Amino acid sequence: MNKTLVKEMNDQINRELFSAYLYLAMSAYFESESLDGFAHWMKIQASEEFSHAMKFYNFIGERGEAVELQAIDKPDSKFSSVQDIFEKTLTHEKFITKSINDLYVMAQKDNDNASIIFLDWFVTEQVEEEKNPSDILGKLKYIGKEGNGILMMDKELSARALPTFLPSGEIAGE
Ligand code: OFO
Repeated sequence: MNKTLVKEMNDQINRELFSAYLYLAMSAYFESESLDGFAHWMKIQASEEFSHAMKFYNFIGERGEAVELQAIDKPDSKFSSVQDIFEKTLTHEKFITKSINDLYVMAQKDNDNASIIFLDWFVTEQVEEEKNPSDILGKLKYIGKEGNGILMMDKELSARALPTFLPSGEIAGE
């Protein structure tokens, strides 16, 4: 594989693990605010990010390249509101989408079809990764800071199904 692409994929492991850290920090904030449904939703989001990192980890190894783990930055832990968190989530996911697109272009330039096919999954996934916080922000606009609405949404988000992630990064049963 192209060495720059391997390096960038290793960096992507770090970005995905940072995403998991960031969403765990957000989950902890929600717990401190007694919003257990939002906290549950963010914990699942964090697990998903770990599974994204594992997909890169496994792919790099399967291609006979070296995985190089790096230190994970400390995430922000100060948030001002539910809205603030989902705005930061959307901004972060847009950043991740850009990094996936950059990897895609690199793989295309190198005619690395195996990497292109691997990255296809992430290109599709990022559509959902941006849609989720964007949909929640859309609903929050109607609710504002109104307590009842936030509590109703908290109940709604508590129903997010808990997937079982396999070490491959895949979800059991899919
Ligand atoms: Fe891994 O997609 Fe979100 O960050």
